[in-house]
Amino acid sequence: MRIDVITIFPEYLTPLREALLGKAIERERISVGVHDLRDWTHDVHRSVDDSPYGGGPGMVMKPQVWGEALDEVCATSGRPPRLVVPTPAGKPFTQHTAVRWSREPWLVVACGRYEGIDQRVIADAARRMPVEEVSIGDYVLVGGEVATLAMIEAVARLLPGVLGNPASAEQDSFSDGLLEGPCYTRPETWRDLSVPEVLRSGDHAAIARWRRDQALERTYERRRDLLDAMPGESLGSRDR
Ligand code: 6GU
Repeated sequence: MRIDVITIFPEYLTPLREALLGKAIERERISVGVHDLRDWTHDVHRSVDDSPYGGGPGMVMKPQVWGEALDEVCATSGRPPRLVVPTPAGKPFTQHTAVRWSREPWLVVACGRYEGIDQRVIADAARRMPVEEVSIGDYVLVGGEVATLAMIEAVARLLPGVLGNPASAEQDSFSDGLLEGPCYTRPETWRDLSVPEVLRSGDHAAIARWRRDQALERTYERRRDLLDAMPGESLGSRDR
C-alpha cells in the first residue's frame, strides 16, 4: 500500500517511521510519502490561508495551493488514489472504514488546519477520484495531522505482514462488534489480586463462554450504543 500525506507540518508525521509502522515501511508492506503543502505556494510569504467568505473567526485554506498539490501528488496514468480529508465535520472513521481502506492500493491524505479547506478543493478532487471526509471522534483537534496518524495506524496494522500475529487483528475489539474483555498474565496472584479461576481451568469452551460474557458486560457498561446497533441474533439470543 502507498500512502501520501500533504500537510503544513510534515514533522508531525515523523512518528510514522517509528515502531510498528516503521517496521512495515522497512519491510516494504507500506510506503509513505509526506509532502509540505507550502512547496506548492508561489508568494514570498508561502501563505496557505485567507479569511473566510461570509465573515467569522479563523482562516480558511486557499484552493489554489491545494489544487496544485493534489494535481501533482495524485498524478497517475492508472487508477487514481482514494483521497482522505480529516475533519471534525466528517463521517465517523470506524474499524469498518479501516478494513475497507486496508484493501486500497493508494491513499492520499489532505491534512487541513485552521477552520478547514475551501470546499471547492474537495468538490474538484471528487470529479477525478473517490473522496472521503472523515472524523475520528466527537471532539475538535487543531488540525488533521494527529487524526491522520491514528487512521494510518488503524489501517496499517490490518495489512498482511505488519502485525506480528495475524490472529490478533481478528480478535480485536469491534471485529465482532463488542469491546474486548479483560486479559491477564502471570503471576497467578499479584498484590492479593487473583486471575479468574476459569482462565486457569483448561476448559476451552468455558473460557470462550466467559470471555464472551465479559465482552458483553463491558460493552453494556461502557458502550450501550454498540449493543443497540447490533442485530439481535448476533448476540446469541437464540440460546437464551
Ligand atoms: Cl479528522 N480533524 C480535526 N481537526 N479534528 C477532529 C478530527 C479530525 N476528528 C475529530 N476531531
